[in-house]
Amino acid sequence: MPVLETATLERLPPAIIIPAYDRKAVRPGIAHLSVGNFHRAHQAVYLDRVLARPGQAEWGIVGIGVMDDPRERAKAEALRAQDGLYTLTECPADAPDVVRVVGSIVEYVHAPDDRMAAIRRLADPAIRIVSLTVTEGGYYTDEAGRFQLEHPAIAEDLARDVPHSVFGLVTEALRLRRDSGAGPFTVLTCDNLPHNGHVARTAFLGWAQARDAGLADWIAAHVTFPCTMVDRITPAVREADAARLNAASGVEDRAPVFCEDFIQWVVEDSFCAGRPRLEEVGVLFTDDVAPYERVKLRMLNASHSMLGLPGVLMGYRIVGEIMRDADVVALLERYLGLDAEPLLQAPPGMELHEYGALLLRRFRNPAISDQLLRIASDSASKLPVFVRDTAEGTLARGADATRIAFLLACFAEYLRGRDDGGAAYEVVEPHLGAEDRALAAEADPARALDMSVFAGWGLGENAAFVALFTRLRTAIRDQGVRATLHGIVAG
Ligand code: CS2
Repeated sequence: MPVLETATLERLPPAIIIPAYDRKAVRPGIAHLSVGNFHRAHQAVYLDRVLARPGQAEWGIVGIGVMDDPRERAKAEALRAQDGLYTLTECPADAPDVVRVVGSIVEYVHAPDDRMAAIRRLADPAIRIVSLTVTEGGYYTDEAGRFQLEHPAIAEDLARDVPHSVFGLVTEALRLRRDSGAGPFTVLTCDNLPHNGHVARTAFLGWAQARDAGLADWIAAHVTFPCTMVDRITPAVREADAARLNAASGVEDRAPVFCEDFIQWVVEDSFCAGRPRLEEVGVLFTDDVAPYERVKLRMLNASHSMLGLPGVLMGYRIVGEIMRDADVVALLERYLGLDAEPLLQAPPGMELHEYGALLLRRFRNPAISDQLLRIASDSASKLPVFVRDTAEGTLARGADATRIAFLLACFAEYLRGRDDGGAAYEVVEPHLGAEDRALAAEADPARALDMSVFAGWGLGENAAFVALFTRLRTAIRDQGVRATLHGIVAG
């Protein structure tokens, strides 16, 4: 099997699509912070398409690893050894998989090796966009939307000469650019958050303000933070997946990725230092991303939580499998149609019911084995983003909150780390504090509603909701999720 690198590109099996442009001519104009699988299946693919268009060679990507952890370092080494190349396997539901080599990442920097060098890299005037995927919990804003300066991770970072956080790297790079006259870059967040550009602006300015108020003013005046809606289901790649993907492609790739064939990117057109012609390769530019974000977060991502948390407890591990469970599908259809949709307005060109039906088809796709544990992970950060608005809206309009109470009860039970059949699984909740964990573990089921995850939702003050939550959580403890769910959808 050929290993993947520039020298072997022309010798790969003929079915594999390779970059249709001269990579030697490509220069980085975008730096992406925190290069996860999603970035490599989504933004990097759009840029790969852009680079194949005339006159766009200045929009390559320099990937920047931020986390000081061995897996990140291994990824950096793998991508460097492969000249930034990797295979992406796109899996349509009813056609053969398509394997392409993505060529848009032309350089890779692992910031923990030399953070000052990473800052200088961002300060290069050729870099005109700094994009990032740091997860829902990575912006350190509280339930009221304020940046958490007092958070230990932030306070510690602010005190460092050379900061470690994305906020620090970007702020210090902007300082160099202001001083050298290189000017600002756009900060482009690609995380699943409503008003993600505003959240990013609050976080970056919050950090900069505490570091250097004059610099913060300059950033506020010159840097733009467009809002974006990003969408492509990208499972985690475990060792067995990597082996399977390489066996199928016939390429020895140390960092393969796989995903569904659906892809969408809606972006606010507010770039302070220019941008690639992404509108020519399927990106939708608009003045108002909010309606798209709302629909995607409250329908797709919330449905995912609705599958992940009950699903793991029921003993399911794969999305395609749980979609064969009639009770689960009924739950999802009702959540979408009765809970989420009535509170949403369709953005131009979109029909909510159709969007919901498409989601079910995407989830059913048997060709990608997306993991319920991936979806359930970090629910403490995700639920406030995906479900809070629907929960508040449902209570405000006095509608049936059963499905929401069931989901939140499943979250509290999921934290016990053992499914209804007794099988243990790993609870990955990097943003959940010890106090919250203790509340979820108390004998009184309703105490879980006091977790900081639900702060500001108004759940504990609503007696009817507390009673509903208590009843469902007790049922889950007594009879298990399957029987409780059956009671909900049959009732
Ligand atoms: C998922 C998302 O992490 C999650 O909970 O809902 O990663 C989802 O797969 C993507 O947002 C799809 O675009």
